[in-house]
Amino acid sequence: MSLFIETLRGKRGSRPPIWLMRQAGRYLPEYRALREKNSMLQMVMTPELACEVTLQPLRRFPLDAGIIFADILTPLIGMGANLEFKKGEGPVIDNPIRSAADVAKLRLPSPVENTPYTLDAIKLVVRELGEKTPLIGFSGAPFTLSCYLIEGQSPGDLERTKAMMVGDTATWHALQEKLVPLCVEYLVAQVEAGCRSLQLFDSWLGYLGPREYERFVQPYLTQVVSEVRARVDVPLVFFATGVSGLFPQLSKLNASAFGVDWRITLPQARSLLGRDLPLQGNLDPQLLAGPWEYVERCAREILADGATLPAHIFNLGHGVLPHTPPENVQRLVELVHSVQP
Ligand code: 1CP
Repeated sequence: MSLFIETLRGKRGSRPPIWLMRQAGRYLPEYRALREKNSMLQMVMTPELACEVTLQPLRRFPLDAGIIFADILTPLIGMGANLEFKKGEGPVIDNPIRSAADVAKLRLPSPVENTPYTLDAIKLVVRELGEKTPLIGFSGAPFTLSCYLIEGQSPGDLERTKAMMVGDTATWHALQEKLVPLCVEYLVAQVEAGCRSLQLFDSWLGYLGPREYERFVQPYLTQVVSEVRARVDVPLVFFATGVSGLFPQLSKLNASAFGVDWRITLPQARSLLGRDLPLQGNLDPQLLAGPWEYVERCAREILADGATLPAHIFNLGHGVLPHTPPENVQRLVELVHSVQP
């Protein structure tokens, strides 16, 4: 078994494994070169291109896992969302979900009908990587997907999302009930295509307080995690940002590990969770883009924090930023690899 998978299963290896969220992307010149000739959606929807982009960071750096190149929003296209990635604006959906009728219209195609391109890309990547480097599959969680579907763009302060949640609660619940099977089937299909671990992204969850989380999100998130874990025997990492106030609730999820952002230390996250689980994180991506001397200092502090945990997967607290020097990523991976037990 690989170091990454063993660590996710709670077994501390000779050193922490390392991969980076958004390890494929605009900070790499070879990504930008492909992106000049193709739209983001063309890159995701062409299995050979998605495979190539997934492999780009793995060719440069000896990372301990790959993550399939796709986006949390692409499965929404087959449901009926007109998704586009606009230059400078990020994702835009020009037919957002605002009413019960909009929710009723959402389709629920199987993953093979909905995202055949991602499942084919996974098969291509797994063939290239062989046994040594495991591939991570992923999905957005129902709450974060709802934010994009309802707001129709980067969610901002979640004005319309919260308005629907508390003002048109029946529509909110109907939407969650459609998104749960979408997420479950999509994650299971990625494992069947060859992924050996999963990550569930709930990037916008930190905008909710614990009571709204319990009332409007927890039942559905619990269902996604439990159903996936019952159906496939691979580790699942739950990732969100700004959720220290929700850790006591989140710790009830049957996740294998939790991703931690940079706003708290790993030992603080452990104590808020109140459970001994592997933790993944948590270098501030903005600092990774800065002077190496400070990156090294942070990385050593995080490694020391990680050494106090039952198991630690080194990662950032959020995704790699476009202005990150690739040399910093190179040196970071080398530093983590040089850790002595
Ligand atoms: O080239 C470009 O212009 C596209 C930039 C880009 C990339 C490289 C987007 C648009 N998505 C991706 C790929 C991606 N997205 C991956 C696979 C690549 C890898 O990790 O190596 C993954 C796992 C995601 C996940 C994702 N997309 C999340 C969850 C993680 C997170 O960052 O919080 C979210 C929220 C998205 C939405 C999205 N897609 C793209 C952007 C710029 C955004 C964020 C927009 C916003 O701030 O609301």
